Amino acid sequence: MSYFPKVEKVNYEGPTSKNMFAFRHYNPEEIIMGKTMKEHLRFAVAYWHTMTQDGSDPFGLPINQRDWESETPMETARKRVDAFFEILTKLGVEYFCFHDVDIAPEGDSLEEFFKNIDEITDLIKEKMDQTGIKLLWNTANMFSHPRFVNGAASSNNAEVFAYSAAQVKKGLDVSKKLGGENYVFWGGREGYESLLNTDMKFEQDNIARLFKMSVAYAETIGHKVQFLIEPKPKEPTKHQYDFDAATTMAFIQKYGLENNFKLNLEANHATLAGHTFEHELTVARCYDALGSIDANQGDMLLGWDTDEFPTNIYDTTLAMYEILENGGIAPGGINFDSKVRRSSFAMDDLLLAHIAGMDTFARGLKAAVKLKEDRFFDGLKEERYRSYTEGIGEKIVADEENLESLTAYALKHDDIAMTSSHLEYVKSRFNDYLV
Ligand code: XUL
Ligand code: CO
Repeated sequence: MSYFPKVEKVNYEGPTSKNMFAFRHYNPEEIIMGKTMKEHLRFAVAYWHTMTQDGSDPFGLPINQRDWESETPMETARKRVDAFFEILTKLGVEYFCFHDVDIAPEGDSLEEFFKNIDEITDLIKEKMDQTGIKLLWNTANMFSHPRFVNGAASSNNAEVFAYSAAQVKKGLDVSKKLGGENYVFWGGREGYESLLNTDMKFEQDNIARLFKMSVAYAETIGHKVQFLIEPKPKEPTKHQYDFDAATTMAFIQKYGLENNFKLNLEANHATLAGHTFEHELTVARCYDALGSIDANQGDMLLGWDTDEFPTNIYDTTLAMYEILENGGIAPGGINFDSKVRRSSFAMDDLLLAHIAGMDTFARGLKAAVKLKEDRFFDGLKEERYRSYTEGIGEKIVADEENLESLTAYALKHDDIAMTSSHLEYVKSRFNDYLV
């Protein structure tokens, strides 16, 4: 049985194609800078937005038409596996990501939950073996159930810490079973509502404890996996501990986790933190910690996490430029942590939305490659920092100067020549690469 009978396979048909179910820019096998586009982009589909969203919002009932909804939660879960792999295969996407609760119902006990996970991951493994599709990352949902009202590892209730540890252990067992390349911690409700009753240091120490236990367990089972932390400034808590890339790096370094942890950066989380996405990617690169990305976009007129499919070429170009500068994103990837709008409730919209996102990233990649080949940013920066390649600047960066020697120098050279950045001209030239 097919869930998307109208579409055999989404193929590249070029920019003039009028076929809704075709790529106009993403040409998976096209070689760019020595790699195929699909190797550059390493796209992944997110189980949660694609398979489990019902389209409801605080004002509206479920709306999404999903042909896999069945009599029992387990029957729905089984059908979702078929439909999910049909989507991945038809799109030609080679990776996927999921939370434990996305794939299997929790049932009435933790034991039942684990049993359900075992059954569904057997089905997923079969599909992976048949198709060659791989697991980019999985994670544990430790924020939806009422027990996590005050967080998971940061909860005031030690029973909740223990429960969370069990979920992470299972997540790592599943990661090993399915050959997961990364394992993600997004800090769900690891944050606070009020400092009046919160011991921030104690809660952060406990989060680090869970992370260290996880590294130790992955070693115990001989599973080499890249751990990733996904920063977000707010939602669901007022203040999330992993606020942004810089805050999360301070945490990683404070607790000595840098050998095992990198960052999974999400575009909409960046803008919620008051940053651009490229700011977050650049911060991660400064720490050699750019692990993977969650592709989506927010709405600048709304102050919350709308998780829209990325359609802004300006942003994907700058993101892809950072990824090229990083020497690629592997073993991470570009995971569409994106959901269709409420008005896009049809089954086919799941394909159309991913096609839009993939084409937008493909255009970003092509523009970024041209920027790199032209040395657009390199040239600008070389010119801008030229004073450090000669004279006193060269000595400063060679660490040959001190406050006394520089004071002596400044007293003799206090008539400083100023140069304009011509920033509007720079932005206008940058626009030439987008079209
Ligand atoms: C929430 C979010 C999560 C993580 C995985 O904003 O981005 O879906 O990506 O838990
Ligand atoms: Co995310």
